[in-house]
Amino acid sequence: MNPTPAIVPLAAVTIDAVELVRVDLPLVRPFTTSFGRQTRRETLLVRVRTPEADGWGEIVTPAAPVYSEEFTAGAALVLRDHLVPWLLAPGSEVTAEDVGTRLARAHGHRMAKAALEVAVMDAQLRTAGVALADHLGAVVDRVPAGVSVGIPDGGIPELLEQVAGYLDEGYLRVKAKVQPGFDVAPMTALREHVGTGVALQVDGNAGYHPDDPAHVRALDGLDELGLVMIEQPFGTDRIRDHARHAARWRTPVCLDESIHDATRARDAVESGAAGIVNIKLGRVGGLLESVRIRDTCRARGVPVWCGGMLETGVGRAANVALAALDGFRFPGDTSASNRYWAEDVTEPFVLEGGYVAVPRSPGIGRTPRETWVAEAAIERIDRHR
Ligand code: SMG
Ligand code: MG
Repeated sequence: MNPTPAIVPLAAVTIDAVELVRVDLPLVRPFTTSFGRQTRRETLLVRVRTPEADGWGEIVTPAAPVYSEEFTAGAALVLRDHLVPWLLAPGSEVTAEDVGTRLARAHGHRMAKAALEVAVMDAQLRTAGVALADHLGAVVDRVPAGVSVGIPDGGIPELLEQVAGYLDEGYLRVKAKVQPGFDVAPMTALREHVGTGVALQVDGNAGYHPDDPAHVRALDGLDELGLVMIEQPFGTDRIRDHARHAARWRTPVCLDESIHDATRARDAVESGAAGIVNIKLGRVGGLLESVRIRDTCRARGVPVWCGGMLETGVGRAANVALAALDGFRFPGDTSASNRYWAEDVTEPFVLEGGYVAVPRSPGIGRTPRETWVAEAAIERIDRHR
């Protein structure tokens, strides 16, 4: 295990204004999970304006509160009316660490808070001329990329075709979405189609009920398929149910939606509910909490990996830097830009031999194209208002 040096503090920045930039991008193909079908990404980027540099972050909310309580319009409102004024009010100088402290009295809204934290850290790093990956202590220059495959409109034949295409492109593992009624049969067909050599895992997105015998039978069936992990079969608060069933299954259970912070990660790991933890910096309130979750899991011998929320290049840049840290053990949902978008808002991330390069330019290492920003709707919250 590589010892990770403590994160060196960066100089504070003076925020003049915070801007919310609207993203509305069609996905190259629909993405269906147990909570619904998405055909586009409707979200917001946050730009923190400082005299030296602008910092960028992405709010990873979906348009509707279906993955967690958070959704894009709610995030815009809480940022405009509460979080940004709190961040700007107590004094002009802020660090990424201050973001969590100043916003701590707001319950939840972690995705909104995370975007602000990343944007402030990005402004600090650009001012200092340091890359995010270097700041966090990245141990690799490229990260292995997985791909997350939604429940296809065309059923099993389309699933097999999509997965074959992604494997041809070089993706190093396949995560397939499952839901009651679309699980054992399609995953058995997929396993037969790709063979035992392909790293295959499933994600239930909290769609299964631990007390429904048919649901449990289906999950028991998935347990027979040699999967790398079963991600979040049960609801967010069902830690004990995850532990109870994980004890019976040979396939490790990975928790996603359930893990809000390092304390929840500790409880999930120590109770046996999670043998693996999916870290999404938006879900947990930022990069600093992500690193604390990594630390919590690493100290208990539990591997983590970097999840995704269909990010543009802005959010992906931060994810890829995080995925490069020690303790991140599996290919992440860190696919290339073209898996999501005909044209990304930043310089795209590309797949090279199954890997994505970790950005090494100052800050998060990606900036939205000016031509795109000029056309995107912007709301500005100034310091002196
Ligand atoms: O970013 O490639 C991606 C998507 C990864 O499957 C993915 N995310 O539960 O892990 C998950 C889902 C949530 C997506 S909802 C926007
Ligand atoms: Mg998930």
